[in-house]
Amino acid sequence: MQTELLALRNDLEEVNATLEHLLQTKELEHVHLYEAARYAVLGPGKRIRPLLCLAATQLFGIPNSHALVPASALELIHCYSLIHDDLPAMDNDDYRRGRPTLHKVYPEGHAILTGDYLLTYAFELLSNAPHLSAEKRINLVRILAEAAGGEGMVGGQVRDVSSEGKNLKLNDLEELHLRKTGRMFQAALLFGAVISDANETNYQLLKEIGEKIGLAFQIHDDVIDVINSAQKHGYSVSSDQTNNKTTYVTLLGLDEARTAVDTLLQETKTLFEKLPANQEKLKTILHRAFSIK
Ligand code: GRG
Repeated sequence: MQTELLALRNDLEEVNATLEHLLQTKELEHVHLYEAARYAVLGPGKRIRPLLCLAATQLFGIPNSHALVPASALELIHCYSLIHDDLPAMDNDDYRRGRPTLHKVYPEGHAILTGDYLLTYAFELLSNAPHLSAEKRINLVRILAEAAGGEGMVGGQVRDVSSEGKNLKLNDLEELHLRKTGRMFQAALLFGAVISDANETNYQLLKEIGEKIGLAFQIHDDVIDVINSAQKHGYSVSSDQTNNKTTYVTLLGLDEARTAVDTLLQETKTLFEKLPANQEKLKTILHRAFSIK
């Protein structure tokens, strides 16, 4: 575990260095676009999606240099989604990653455009990703577009926004979160499969694992939301409850929601055993992503 932790730290440093390199400020009249992008992306994010992409690529013995740009593209999409999710028209959040949200630092219109820039730039990067054939690049573009678009994250967000005040059933909630959160996790692992030329069996395996991790991550987030608010206020009313949202905790209760996370993680670990190589790195990422914050 100790060795894996060190190796993970090395991956994290490489991801952060790549993001830093890709987001250099351009001394143009609209320099504040690049400054805002740096503020939003280079803050203290956990980089779970890029780390999953690198770990999946490493399963097949492919060096990080082949995966760092695609992994960064995943992070740019994730950061754009956080910027837009925090806006007054959506969650209206004042803080993100322990600092004021982008629209609190820059005018709201500028924050929207910074999200648009990151979204567009992610695809530009994939179209030129180093060490990869044209076929692999186009596959990455397709996977990311599907994961982030109408059938993926944006579609999930639309379902989320339109579900406020409604009582969702467990199935609907699961469908919503598989799109909003799950597809991007799945894309991270599928990136690893494409970059590494994985066979169909391993591709499908990583797809299934990604979906389970994404869903577990969302349920865990609902659980943490309730636990943190209980610690802060002395009683367990989360912001989701205040916003009248159906969550896994409102549907299942806290204990059963936690059990659902554990079950999904256990299923994920069972699937890991079928992967072609040492999966310790993936386990370490999960361990860190799911430790109670
Ligand atoms: C606005 C198009 C659009 C989509 C928004 C924000 C979003 C879609 C999806 C994320 C959904 C979400 C808030 C899930 C809860 C899980 C969560 C806490 C996400 C934040 O991701 P982390 O924990 O954040 O990976 P860091 O800051 O570490 O990158």
